[in-house]
Amino acid sequence: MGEKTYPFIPLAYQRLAIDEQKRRAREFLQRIRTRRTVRHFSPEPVALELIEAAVEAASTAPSGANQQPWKFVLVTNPEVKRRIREAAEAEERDNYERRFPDEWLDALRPLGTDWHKEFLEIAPCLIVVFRENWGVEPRPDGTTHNVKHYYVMESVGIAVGVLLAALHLAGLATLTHTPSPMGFLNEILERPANEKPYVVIPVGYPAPDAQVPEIPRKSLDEVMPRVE
Ligand code: IYR
Repeated sequence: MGEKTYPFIPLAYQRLAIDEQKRRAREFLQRIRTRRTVRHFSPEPVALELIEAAVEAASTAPSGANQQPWKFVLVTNPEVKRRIREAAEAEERDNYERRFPDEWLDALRPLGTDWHKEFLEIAPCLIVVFRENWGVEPRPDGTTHNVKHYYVMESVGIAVGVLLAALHLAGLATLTHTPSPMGFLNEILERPANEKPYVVIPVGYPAPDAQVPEIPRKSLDEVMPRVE
């Protein structure tokens, strides 16, 4: 991507009748309300087309200077999933048994999480999201140069939000998993130094006996103070 300005074209926009706007707003709310973070997956495979459509949807997200500073690495290879599980469990075991301060353990206790991460092997696919802190662009002479990226965290966060919504609407279960530290993902997935792991998203169908904690959600009044 160079520095030339893009041509400007008319916005493709269809104004909807207000009733139709309200119907769509309600419909999306009803559907997205049922999204839950799932930790118990079925090994049943997922149609690749569902993942591809959701990742393509995610990559329409707005980003700083339209730099699209993301990679969504799709892992379905059982041996690679096994290696990711082993490395994640080694880090998480250290976290839960030594590194997490009591305050953090207290915050996690209601969710019942621990260092066991079998979902990394059981889920049929993992989407490992990387953020690109800088881009590597080719020069005409065959060399490359680095291009600074802007608002990387914000951009990738928005894209992951779209991804989770898209996967949910396609009838799939997801988990936003953040093993820490995540450097092992660069090694196992052979990603270059300009890419940093952002989140691991196991995707699949929930196990038939999957359970989730009955967590509350803040009310609209709590999350939307109004200045009128
Ligand atoms: N990454 C760890 C710990 C963890 C941290 C938070 I904050 C959570 O909301 C859930 C888990 C793990 O995956 O267990």
